Amino acid sequence: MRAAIRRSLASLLGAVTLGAAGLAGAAPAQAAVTDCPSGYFCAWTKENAQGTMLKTRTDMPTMGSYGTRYGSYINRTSSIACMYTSADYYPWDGYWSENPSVNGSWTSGSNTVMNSLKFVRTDRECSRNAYPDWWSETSPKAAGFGDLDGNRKADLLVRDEAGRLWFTPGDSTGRLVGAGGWNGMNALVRHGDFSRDGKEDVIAREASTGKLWLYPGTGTGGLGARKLLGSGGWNGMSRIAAVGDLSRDGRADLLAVEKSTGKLWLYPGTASGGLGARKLLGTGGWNGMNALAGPGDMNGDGRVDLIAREASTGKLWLYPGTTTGTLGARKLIGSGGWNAIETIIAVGDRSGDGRADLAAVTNENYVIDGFRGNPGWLITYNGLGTGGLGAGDRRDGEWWGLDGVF
Ligand SMILES: [Ca+2]
Ligand SMILES: [Ca+2]
Ligand SMILES: [Ca+2]
Repeated sequence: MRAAIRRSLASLLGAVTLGAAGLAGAAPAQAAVTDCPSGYFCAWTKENAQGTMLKTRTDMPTMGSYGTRYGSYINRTSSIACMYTSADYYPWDGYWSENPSVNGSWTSGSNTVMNSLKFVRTDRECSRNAYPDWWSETSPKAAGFGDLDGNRKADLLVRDEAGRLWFTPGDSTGRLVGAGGWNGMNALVRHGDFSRDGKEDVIAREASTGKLWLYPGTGTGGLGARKLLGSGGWNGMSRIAAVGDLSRDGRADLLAVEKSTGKLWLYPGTASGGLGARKLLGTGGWNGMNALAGPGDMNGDGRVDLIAREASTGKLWLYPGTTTGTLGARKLIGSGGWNAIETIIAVGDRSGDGRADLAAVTNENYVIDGFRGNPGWLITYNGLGTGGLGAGDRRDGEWWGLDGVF
């Protein structure tokens, strides 16, 4: 779907940028362009900011008396402007988007048709919801994770490119649960209940401070006031993963790989909802793993496990939790190709058979029909209950233009 619309977009862009060569750029002494006030989108019926000037900062389902042919435009709003060939923001005849102007940059070219205009926060909202379409079946039993609203349907949190957080409950809908600022976090994980109120929580690492924050789940998909979980130094960890109760004391734990040593550490959850003294789980080499996920109990022995992707081979490994709260001998569950995955998501039981599953979003390396370059596809994998995964099921390619799914 994305490829199709991108192609039509490209042809439109071609028309505009071809004529714009040498014209667009930092505003020279073009009095007409500077007629467009800050905070507005302006378009002119002719090239080089000549002709009638349209000036708006609100959506326009039709262009009304301004007509539909434009030769130049500038976006001086703080939003992304979506310009559509058809009226009513109908995207499938073609559209293109214009980011807020940087240093007075503007675009001029041969006449192009615009029948409607809309302002959005993220590029994908020109043609679809800010959040992706997530569907899950109701599980016969509560997984204990992957279910923020406690209805036994695996749900997801999605961060968009504007730093907002969306809750997708598993019925194709989505709801805003974080109004902004989430792009200040450089790690987001969820798996289980850290605050010990029976509701699943989120842990986030703040990029600017290296602090670790606990966002207690409200039990409805939203998150409550955050609490400090780690006062600093967490940027020294290359990866963190919430895995559930690995130490087997009834409390959810956190795993982290130390950048400088490649060691894998367990940070046990405490009775007060904090993290206790860390314990060494892996003596080295864990920097060779470029993704970790806490899938729950994948091999059906009642203990939570760990999934890790090996960077050098693209293999996926399962590290089973043991009776003593450590990790046992690893087992190969993905023989290769996992480097074409951008995000491995521990979803809990998505398929509704009571077994923990896995989901993934592809990156640029993903191949479809022999052709590389297919990011943004959702692939789901049914857990077999033995530790292994069923064949990947390619769902839809609308998971692009996001900034994380967990
Ligand atoms: Ca749910
Ligand atoms: Ca297990
Ligand atoms: Ca399942």
